[in-house]
Order: sequence, then C-alpha cells, then structure tokens
Amino acid sequence: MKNLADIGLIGLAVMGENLVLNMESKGYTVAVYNRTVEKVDHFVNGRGAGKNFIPAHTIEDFVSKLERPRKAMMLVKAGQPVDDFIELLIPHLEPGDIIIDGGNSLYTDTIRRTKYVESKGLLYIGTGVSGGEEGALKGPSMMPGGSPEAWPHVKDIFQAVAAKVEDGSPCCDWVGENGAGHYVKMIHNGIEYGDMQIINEAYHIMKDLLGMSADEQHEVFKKWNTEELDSYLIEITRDILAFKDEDGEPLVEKILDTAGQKGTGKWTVVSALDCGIPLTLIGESVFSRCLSAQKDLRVAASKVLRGPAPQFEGDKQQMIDDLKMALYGAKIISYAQGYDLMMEAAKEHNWNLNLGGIALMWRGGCIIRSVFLGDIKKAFDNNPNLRNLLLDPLFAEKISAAQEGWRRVCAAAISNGIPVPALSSALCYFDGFRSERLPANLLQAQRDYFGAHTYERIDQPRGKFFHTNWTGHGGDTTSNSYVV
Ligand code: NBP
Repeated sequence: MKNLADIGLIGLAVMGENLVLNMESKGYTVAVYNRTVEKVDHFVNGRGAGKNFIPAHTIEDFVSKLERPRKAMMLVKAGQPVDDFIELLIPHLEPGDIIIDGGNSLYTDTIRRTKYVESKGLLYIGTGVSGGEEGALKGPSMMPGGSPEAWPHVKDIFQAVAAKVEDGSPCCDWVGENGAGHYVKMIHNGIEYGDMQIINEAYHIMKDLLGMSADEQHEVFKKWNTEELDSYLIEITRDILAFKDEDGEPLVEKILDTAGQKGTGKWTVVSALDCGIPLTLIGESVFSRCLSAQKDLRVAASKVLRGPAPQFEGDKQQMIDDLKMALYGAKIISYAQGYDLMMEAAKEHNWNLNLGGIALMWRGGCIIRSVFLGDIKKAFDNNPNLRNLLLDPLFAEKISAAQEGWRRVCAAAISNGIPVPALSSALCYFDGFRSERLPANLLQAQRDYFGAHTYERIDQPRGKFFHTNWTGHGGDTTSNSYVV
C-alpha cells in the first residue's frame, strides 16, 4: 500500500463509505476520517478490511496522509458541518490543495465557499453525487463545479468511479464555475420530484379510475420499461407494485400516503421564481408532497367535501396507452422547463454550462436516468444554441404525437375527480407556450386600471409604454414595474 493517499474522504456514512469503496476498487488509495472517530476504525476493520485505506484519527493526521496537491473530499450532512470542516482543514492545507464537497449543498453556499476557499489560496469543488447508496458504490452520476483549475487534478478519479453509459462515456464531466455543479444537481433533484409525481398520478388513475390491481399495474409498468419510458423510476415502480407484504397483499397499499422531502425540490422552485422561469411541473410536484403531508386535514375534508365518484366506461387499454402518452408528454415538459431554468441561471451566474453534457451525466448512475436523456443530448449536439427543448424538431414531433392521449387522460381525471396537478399543469404549459397570444393583454389593462402600471400596444413598437385614465377621474402619474 502507498504511504500517501490519492484522495481523502471525510464522512463515513452511507454515501461516504460506499464512494470510498468504489474509489479503492478502481485502484486508488483513500485516506478516511469521520467526526465520530470510532467509525474510522469500525470501517477499516469491517467493510474496508484488507483494502487500500489509510485511517486518520485527527484532521491534521488526515491531511498529512494526502499526496499533493491534496484532495480532501467531504461527504457530510449539508449545511453548517461543511463550513465547520472547511475551517478545520484550511490551517493544514497549502496553496493549490483542493477541498471538495460531495454533499447536497445549496448552490449559493457553494458560490460563497468557493470564493472563500480561493481567497485562502486553495481550490474548491462542489459536486453533486447522485444515485444513492448503490450509485455511490457501483457508479454514481457526478456533477462537479467550482475552481476550474482543480478539475484536471480530480478528473481521472471522478470519471473512474462514475457510472458509464453504453459507449463507455462517464456520467461525470466539468459543469462550470463556483456553484454550477450543485445547481445542476439541484435541478436533477427537481426533475426527480417531477418524474415521481407524474408516475404517481398515473398510478392513481390506474387504481381509482380503471380499478386495476397492483399486479395488473405491475404488468403495465413492466411493458413501459421496455419502451420509450424506460427509466430507473419506472423500473422501481414496476418492482414496488409487485412487492407483497407478509400477508400476501401489496405492500404499497399499506404505506401511509404522506410524502416527505429534504428541500432540494423546494430550492429548485425558489430559484425558478427568482429567475422568473415557469417551472410549473416541478412546482406542482413539490406542492403535491405538501398536500399529501396534510393528512389529518384531508381526512376531515373528505367527510365534508363531495366530488364525483370515479367511474370509467371507456376502453381500458386505450386509457392505458393514453397514460403512457401523458407521462411521455409531461416528461418532455419537465425537462424543457428544467433546462430553461438552467439556461437562465447560467446567464445570471456567468456559467458556461455544457447542456448536452449534463444530459449525458444524468444518462446513467442517477435516479432520473433514462433512455430519454440520450435524445436530449442529441438535441443539444444538433443545436448547441437551442432556446427550448420543445423547439427541437424531434421533441416537437414527439410532444405533438403525445398530446391527444394526454388530453384524454387529463379530461378523464378531472371529470372523475382524480387530482393530476403535474400532468395537467404540464399540458397547460404546453398550450401556453405554443400560444402566440395569451390573455395577458387583459391583465395589463387591469394592472393599469388599478395601479397605473402602464401597458405596451400591439400597434406600437416594443418598449413604448402607455397609461389610460380608465375611469375618467384618475391622474397621469404612472407606476414603475419590474420585469421577470
Ligand atoms: P448524512 O447526511 O447522514 O451525514 C452523515 C455524516 O455527517 C457523518 O459523517 C456525520 O458524522 C457527519 N455529521 C453530522 Br450528521 N453532523 C455533523 C456535524 N455537526 N459536524 C460534523 N460532521 C457531522 O450522510 P449521507 O446520507 O451519507 O449523506 C452525505 C451527503 O450526501 C449529504 O449531504 C447528503 O445530502 C448527500 N447525499 C445523500 C444521498 C443518500 O442517498 N443518502 C444521496 C445523494 C447525496 P458522525 O458520524 O460523527 O455523526
């Protein structure tokens, strides 16, 4: 074993343990440290026994065991622990050494930390790591950003441990400056919320409108996973639906219907609101989790508020085929909106994002991995300046083909009282996006009426603003607007 490690890792919890085992299996020697130091010995004498790990019992000891430039990676709880470890590391590091945060940090924290660490003559990387426990061990998707000079020093290690797609390309590449990597990971998580929500809405329709058993649904998801919806989340839904509890009944039906969340979906929506980008599908997905969490209130409301009893009289197989189209169409919208937001954030933060490369990074190893992402990569390869995914010829054609069935699904759900907030808001976005004229002319008239907010006219050049004295007793003073 080498005396000095190629890289060091702080944080031997689920992600850290599995990621260092992955690194070691690719031939790297890894120094390991954890706040609760007993876990270091427990790991090197347990899962890490007989492998190329160098245990460290203090931060000083940890840093002294790293080859220069030192690469000290943290996989600890996001938030204050990351700042605390940065403070502990800095006094022991030398110019050119690299601190890496692989946790789910908020991108604005990573922007701040990159600036701070660079001000000390060091380099910083904030990298998204997706794929959970199994991904960390067998090949995660990794989205690094931060100090660009740091990338050549970690590229080989990161790309060796990352998941690979069919042609061997790693699901890891440089994303951009300061917080870009964590921003892209945040969007990934937002899309994950959206993909999960639309699958849940399809399940709800199959169960409550079509009256299908879990086994019947399992068969549908099994088929879908061999077609254009082929993805990790469809695959695990297939398996969940087939899973039986000890009494032979589907376990899924015994699980309480309240969803948890850790905040990355919310961060995505907050960023969308800040940037003025309509991220409706992910927004509805976050709010659906919030509504699910109001269990007691919903139970009380269910006794008071009446709606239609679901009743399906049409062609069941047709509705199942329509559901596939609804999922496909909504998925296109979700990615179109997510990419729209990334493009806007990149403008604001001066990130030179490789949009096709991001699709490739998500193509394997992570929770949203799917064959679909290959088409997104192609769309940006064909046109690196593509303004919106819906304007790519292939996606334009696919969404047009999906809309008929998708509309039937939303109409049936709404008339039968089954909530489909993500599927329907995505369809509304599609209809809004393809509208040359929306009713915002009336809205501007209303704003001008009550607040003298002014309006532009269709028969005058853009940028020329008008105010009308709608009531005859208003004044000529106008109000300022902000534009998002
Ligand atoms: P956790 O998020 O549970 O964090 C555990 C680690 O953080 C342990 O090393 C623990 O040390 C350390 N830690 C805590 Br907790 N509080 C600390 C403090 N105040 N000061 C210093 N260290 C502290 O571990 P995880 O689930 O492996 O996740 C690691 C990171 O990766 C997180 O940012 C997470 O959001 C992200 N992530 C997780 C997943 C997943 O599937 N779990 C997937 C993708 C990303 P201790 O042993 O002394 O308590």
